[in-house]
Amino acid sequence: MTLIIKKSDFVKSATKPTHYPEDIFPEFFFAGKSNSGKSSMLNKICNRKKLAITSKTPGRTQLINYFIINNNISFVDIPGYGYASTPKNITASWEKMVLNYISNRKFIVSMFIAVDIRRGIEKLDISMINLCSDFSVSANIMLTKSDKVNNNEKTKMKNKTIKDLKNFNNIINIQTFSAKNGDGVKEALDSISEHLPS
Ligand SMILES: Nc1nc2c(ncn2[C@@H]2O[C@H](COP(=O)(O)OP(=O)(O)OP(=O)(O)O)[C@@H](O)[C@H]2O)c(=O)[nH]1
Ligand SMILES: [Mg+2]
Repeated sequence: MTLIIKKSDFVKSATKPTHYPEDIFPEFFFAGKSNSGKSSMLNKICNRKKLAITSKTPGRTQLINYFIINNNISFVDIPGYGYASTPKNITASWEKMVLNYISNRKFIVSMFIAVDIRRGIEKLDISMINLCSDFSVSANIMLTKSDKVNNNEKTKMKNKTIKDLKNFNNIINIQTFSAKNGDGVKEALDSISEHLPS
């Protein structure tokens, strides 16, 4: 069944565990490389323009941002990884923050990992998927900005991604997505529904 999002609210931003909101709702995590389209994807799924802040400048989302959907689901937009000009010590604290976050939350049910369709899967995406695997969290690999490529390239990149991630096929689901034309929105909403308690 397709989830219908009637209400979406920004709750708060957090950097450390004492700032994390109460752990009571099933949680969906939005991860991916900087500038891969995480925040735009979250907005499109919620059918909102400016719920999560998007930007042309990579590294815009620096905090863990919480949203409550339909008063009973959490969406979490986290800072992107792999931004080339991020100093090493910030990258290390990012990894610590995310690992710490994931290991402390009880209700992360699924992860959306944004991967720019023109780039495909890279090393840091694999690290993120490994992390999902370690914590038994399923991952929706979203090949974002699909409006930027033609149908041939779309199919080609989807097949390449399936091949690149064949070792993870029990925990992942691969989808194309566009925040511009709505490609993949229904599939994303369906996937969220599947993970909710009935
Ligand atoms: N054409 C097109 N552009 C997109 C799409 N999704 C995102 N963008 C653009 O890509 C840029 C980055 O988008 P964001 O959603 O801010 O990316 P992010 O992954 O949240 O970035 P950080 O928070 O900085 O890591 C912006 O200029 C968006 O307008 C899409 O589906 N199609
Ligand atoms: Mg963002």
